[in-house]
Amino acid sequence: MRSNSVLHYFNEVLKKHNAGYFVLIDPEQCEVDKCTKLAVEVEQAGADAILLGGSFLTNDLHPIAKALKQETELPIVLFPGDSMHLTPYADAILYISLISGRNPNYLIGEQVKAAPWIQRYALKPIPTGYMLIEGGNKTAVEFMSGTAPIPRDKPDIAGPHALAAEYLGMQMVYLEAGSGAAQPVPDEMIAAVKNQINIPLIVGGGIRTPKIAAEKVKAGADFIVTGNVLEKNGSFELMKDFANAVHG
Ligand code: 1GP
Repeated sequence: MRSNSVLHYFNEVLKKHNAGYFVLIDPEQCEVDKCTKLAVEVEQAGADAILLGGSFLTNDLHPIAKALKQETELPIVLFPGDSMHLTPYADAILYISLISGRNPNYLIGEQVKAAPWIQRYALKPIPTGYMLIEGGNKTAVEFMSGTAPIPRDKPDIAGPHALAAEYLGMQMVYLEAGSGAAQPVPDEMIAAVKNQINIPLIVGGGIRTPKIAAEKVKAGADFIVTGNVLEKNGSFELMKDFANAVHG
């Protein structure tokens, strides 16, 4: 499945369920066997796709991605922290530009370094406007990117960022409180951003219960991402509850 068909698949998920559920697997948090076991459970629990990536990576991405591809039918979508986090063993890549920041390296620098590799690996990218929102603690993405998040009580600032992403031709917007955020993106901000755009809205960071996931969907999120909660206290039942809560 390549990115065009992955985008098509995402739209089909939205038509079927109204909202979709992505599980983030951070290759830094698990070796091949553990990541693969998690991915198989994620699929059985009814999630719609696996995001693979993180802010910081020292593990070898290739064998993990390859094993995930072999063991599951779900789309494997790269969610890279920088231009080194690439592998041909994926279906698509969120080609993210950190549009809430003013660090040129994460707006365009890493994208330029990644482009020849994306071409070589025949990974057609999904252009995504990535917005970091203050989540009540300092997260890895904030530190690694050297960018300030948008204050969580400023939906009026977030909205025009998302609109700019759509005007620039991006195909998705990702509202990110940061992995392990103390607080997820506020409902008011999700609603304000959703109100501005016609492209799908991904929301993640600090979502720890199915109830909160459902609230974020109600506020306007098209896709919900969870990572930490399954890696740390995950159970198959919890995964199913998340999938059901997001799918309504
Ligand atoms: C991080 O939004 C994702 O990019 C997931 O965050 O690990 O806090 O669920 P959590």
